[in-house]
Amino acid sequence: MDFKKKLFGFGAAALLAVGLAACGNDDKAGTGSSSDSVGESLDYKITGIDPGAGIMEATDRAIEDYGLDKWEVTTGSGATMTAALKKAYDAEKPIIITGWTPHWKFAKFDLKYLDDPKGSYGGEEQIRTIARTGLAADLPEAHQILSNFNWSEADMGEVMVAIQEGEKEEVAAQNWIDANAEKVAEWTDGVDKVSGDKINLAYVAWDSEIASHNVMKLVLEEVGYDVTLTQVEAGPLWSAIADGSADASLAAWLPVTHKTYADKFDGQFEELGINMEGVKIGLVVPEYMDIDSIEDLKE
Ligand code: PBE
Repeated sequence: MDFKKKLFGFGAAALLAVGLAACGNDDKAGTGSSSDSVGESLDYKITGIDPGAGIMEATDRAIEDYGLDKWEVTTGSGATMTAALKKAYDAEKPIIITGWTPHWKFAKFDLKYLDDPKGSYGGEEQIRTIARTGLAADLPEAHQILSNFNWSEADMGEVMVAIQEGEKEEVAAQNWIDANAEKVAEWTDGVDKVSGDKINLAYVAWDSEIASHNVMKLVLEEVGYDVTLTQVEAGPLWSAIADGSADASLAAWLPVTHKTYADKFDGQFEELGINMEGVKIGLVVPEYMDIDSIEDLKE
């Protein structure tokens, strides 16, 4: 392009650019008209999140499975990932993120999952609730509520989007509870009130988990618990449940994403059930990028 610009002069180059854009083939933003340009324009970097997240392990697996030798995944957090996504998206630049559903990013941006024909990311799974092994005996009412807890992607989405739009976490959670009293009543149905028993819920600062744990905190407070939310990384979360220093978490993505943790702590935690069906992780890109499959990242 640079060479052509010099050759044709500005006017011709501008016309050519318009023509290419009209063909949907304009790669000035490096949106990837070939796999080569995607890799080069991104310096072979996939935008990752916190190193303990299961999706980071799955991405290492994908790099291996698809032979993406040149590629690496950067580390950061859920927040740095969404900031990078917004910046790239606003400039219509290429970006590949480690993404998951449910997440508000799909409501705010036009995004797509890259196909994963080798199944490195495992397909649809569930979010499950886990607890320390002694919870049923020590805090039976909380154990019951946590076991009953389940909601939909749309429910979680309402809380997540409200928080993303600037609402305080507790306020977004309370508003959802107020608007969904019947659903909440199912979780607390037949459960006796308690008076100030302490309970500690562990979570990671992923937007999906910020939403669920803030809702559960208010639900447990409503029946009389003194609730602490402890924000940790994924590894410390699983070991805290296993050693009993945290009581429960709503953040176990299984059977694939957190398999390594579930295997490592096998027998040292209790599974209280599924709190959401049909969740998913994978590599996510803006719709405007020309690639559709992880295989397209191969050289
Ligand atoms: N996530 C969100 C987590 C589970 C929930 C997909 C970032 C992970 O990869 O471990």
